[in-house]
Amino acid sequence: MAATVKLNTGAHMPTVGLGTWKSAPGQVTEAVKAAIKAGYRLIDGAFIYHNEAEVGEGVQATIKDAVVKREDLFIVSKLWCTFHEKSAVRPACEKTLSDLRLEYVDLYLVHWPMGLKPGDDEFPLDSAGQLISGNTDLLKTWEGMEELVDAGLVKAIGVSNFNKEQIEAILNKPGLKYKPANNQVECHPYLTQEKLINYCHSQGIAVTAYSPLGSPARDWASADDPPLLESPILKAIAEKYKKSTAQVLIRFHVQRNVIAIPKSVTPHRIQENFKVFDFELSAEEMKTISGFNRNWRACPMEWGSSHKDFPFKADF
Ligand code: NAP
Ligand code: SBI
Repeated sequence: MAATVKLNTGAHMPTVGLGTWKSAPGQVTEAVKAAIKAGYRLIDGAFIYHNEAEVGEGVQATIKDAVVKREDLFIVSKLWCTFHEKSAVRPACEKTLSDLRLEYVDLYLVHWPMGLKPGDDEFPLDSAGQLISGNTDLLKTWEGMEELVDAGLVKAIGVSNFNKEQIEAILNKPGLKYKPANNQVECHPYLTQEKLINYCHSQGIAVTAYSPLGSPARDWASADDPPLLESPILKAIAEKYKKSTAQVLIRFHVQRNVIAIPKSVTPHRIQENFKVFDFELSAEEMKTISGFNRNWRACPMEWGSSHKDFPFKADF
């Protein structure tokens, strides 16, 4: 099974990468170094993770030590929602590049379709606990993203947490210059995203699965949530291949031509999560795992549910 997916830009994106949300600044440099030494070439980050300088430190150290060349890495970052105004897109990207100490990122994503009130508050909330919208139009934000490609600051642009209708709006934009190369969405056996993946692939848009292990460390986890890593069926499949449940969860995406970005700051887990290219789940096992779907989200972003561009009310 391919270790890369070809994007509509012609670039090759690795199918397994390292996630960095909630990776503590004091731990993420070593995590990035361990990942690259273990063979990872894709690192997924974002401005909102507040650790891009430390991610950059890990990237720079491995380049300096000649473990990899810059051109062999695939670095992803994301535009936060308070920077959706067209004029704010380039400064936001430049801040990320300066923190990472890079001249370009390989992929820059609109993190959420919801534009928020610009300002220092990254999660501006009203008295009802709902996110306060900005006055932006996604198609204008997209024009700002396209300018980053032309300026050479990013190799490819894409979206994250966009539903079909929101992707269609971009694809149908008059004067569209660059199609999104990637849609990064939550995906795992409890949220298999079959329709959205089929739609994206039909449009030449690659899909990245975030929270591939079910995001067990999320702050808002409740005791009733289904613990994906504890599933006895997944455990049994893992035992058959002498693999871990996490490896089965990651392999599930690779076999669907979906990119997976498990997060870890634990060296042995970082190594384990990359060892998914030496076994193959049977068609029946893939079907069994797909059958777990219950449209359950680890990251429902409920604070955004009254925003005009909240993505999760649509079927897909
Ligand atoms: P995840 O990757 O599903 O799970 C990460 C958690 O699993 C961490 O607590 C990690 O612990 C643990 N873990 C990692 N490998 C393991 C293994 N082999 N066995 C047991 N536990 C293991 O969760 P996520 O961070 O939500 O998602 C992954 C990445 O997707 C993020 O880091 C971020 O880059 C991206 N993401 C993007 C969005 C978006 O809106 N675009 C939203 C959410 C996530 P340790 O670190 O302690 O080892
Ligand atoms: C944050 F920095 C804070 C909250 C939060 O909740 C939703 C999921 C998310 C996100 O938007 N991207 C992530 O990787 N995690 C997040 C990030």
